[in-house]
Amino acid sequence: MSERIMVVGAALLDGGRLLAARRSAPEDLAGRWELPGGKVEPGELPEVALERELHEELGVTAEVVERVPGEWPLRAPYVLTVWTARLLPGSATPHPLQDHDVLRWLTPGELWDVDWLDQDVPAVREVAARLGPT
Ligand code: 9L3
Ligand code: MG
Repeated sequence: MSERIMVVGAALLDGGRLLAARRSAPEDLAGRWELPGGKVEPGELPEVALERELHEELGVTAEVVERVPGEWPLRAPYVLTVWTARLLPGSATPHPLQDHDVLRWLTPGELWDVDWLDQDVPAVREVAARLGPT
């Protein structure tokens, strides 16, 4: 089978900073940082899945802005795709509700200060190119 299941990640941007989330679960990923998000459910649009995941994981109301070019293989059958996103007016401040224990807003110069999951590194590189010089 060549079935692919999309995992969507958010480059949540606010005031020129990128939100990074440190995973607390599962054990093999704990302590590593990621673009928050998760699996697209059957029949769900990826953008809708991402807004749902951001609400479930961070308690925020956010909207997807644009697709970050590229897709990065995770453990089969999962493939990571990334969108930029922004908080809607009146959204709560992001706070970890599910698989994270620490959140950080990174300035362009701080993007590489956290230990990103291997698969998130190329995605963050793409986002960095859009944020401007580090
Ligand atoms: N994953 C990797 N990078 C990301 C995200 C959101 C997810 N930015 C990986 C971690 C899990 C799998 O994809 O192995 C499913 O993610 P989740 O549903 O546990 O968030
Ligand atoms: Mg998740």
